[in-house]
Amino acid sequence: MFLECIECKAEYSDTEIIYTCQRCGGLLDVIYDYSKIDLSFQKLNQPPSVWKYASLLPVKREPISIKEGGTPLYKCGRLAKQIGIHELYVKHEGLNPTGSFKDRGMTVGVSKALELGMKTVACASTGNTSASLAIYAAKAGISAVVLLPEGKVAMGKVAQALMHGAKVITIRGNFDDAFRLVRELCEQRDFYLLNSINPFRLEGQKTIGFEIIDQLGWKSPDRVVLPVGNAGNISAIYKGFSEFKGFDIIDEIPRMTGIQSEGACPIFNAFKRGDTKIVPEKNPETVASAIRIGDPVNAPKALRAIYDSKGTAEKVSDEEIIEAQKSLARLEGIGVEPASAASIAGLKKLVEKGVIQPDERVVCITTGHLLKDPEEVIGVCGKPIEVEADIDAIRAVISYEGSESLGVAPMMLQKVCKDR
Ligand code: AN7
Repeated sequence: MFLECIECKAEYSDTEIIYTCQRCGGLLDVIYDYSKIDLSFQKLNQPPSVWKYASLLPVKREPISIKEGGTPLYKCGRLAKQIGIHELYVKHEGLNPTGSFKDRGMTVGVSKALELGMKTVACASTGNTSASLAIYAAKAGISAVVLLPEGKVAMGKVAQALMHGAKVITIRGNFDDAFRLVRELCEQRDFYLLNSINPFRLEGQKTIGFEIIDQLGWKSPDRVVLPVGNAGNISAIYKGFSEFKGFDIIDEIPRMTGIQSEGACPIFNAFKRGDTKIVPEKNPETVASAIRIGDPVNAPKALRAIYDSKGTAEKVSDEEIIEAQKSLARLEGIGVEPASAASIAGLKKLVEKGVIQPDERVVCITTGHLLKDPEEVIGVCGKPIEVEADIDAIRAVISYEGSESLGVAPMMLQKVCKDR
């Protein structure tokens, strides 16, 4: 195993503390000797999990694990019908230990940090990365330092980072500022950087791709749709599919379809131009705070993933995100944070535009749990209705037409009331 620059192909040892190519500044990728990989996981009658596929992961020691991965792949008939496609699955990454897909990367990244002898790990984060880094550092018995953009991180995520004992620092700036600063900090101090620029961390995240194939009976879907922020996840999952194709486990790589928010969509814009480079956005803004990122570091990998898989990119508005979040919650019982709902909103838009065909077998990835961002929920659903402890007061409220807060769509509620 070694590290290779995706641009100039320079090679580095996997024991070096290095995040980008020293020669050209390009992103690094982990390269294995594929002739020596043990593929017996295909025959193991074992549920999916990150470490089920350990032969394709870069860790040589006993991993620091809190049982990550193995998230459900739900078949979503009601949502499929609403959107107008035949076969839709949702891979709910919100059911990882900290409630996001980041745990897959961090179990690998923090294990690697220990293997490299590092005593402090660090990241910048829109929230989920910091929560995840905090729990794995705690389990490993090392220190974690996290930089967060002021005021824009969902409360559940900050709570996690604090409770698990990370040093949590809020900066007066956005994620892109925090990321620049944490890179500088890791250069100056002996801190191990675990943002998705770290190629080992992304190896953990490619197991989302492995699990989808495993859960579909070693077959690939036609398309995978997911939200894109710093663009690590789409790159990692594409790599997972490419490796399985290389082993002839699957015939085709699914079309990688990246969804961004209108207020933070440099990858979408680059794709629209047919470009391989992004133009960074200075003031990203969106209700989906997890993907409020203007200068995604993994853009070169992500754009390759989209072009090479004949995928696409789309942007969605905050309103479309919130509508999709509600549909998923109310039609399928799947509770996700706004960024995750972007995948569903994007799918809906692309079906309406005729880019995605109704007969495609589609997997949407929902990246984070609903409870991450309770303030957003109150903002879009309103507070619960408060009444006296009195049966007539309760009955009056139940027959009130606009009762969104009861968790029932108003039209349905009206009908229920009329039927009585
Ligand atoms: C729920 O935590 O960047 O495109 O610092 O939390 O791989 O960046 C979070 C990203 C999607 C985007 N959905 O993934 C962070 C951070 C959720 C997320 C993304 C994030 P990438």
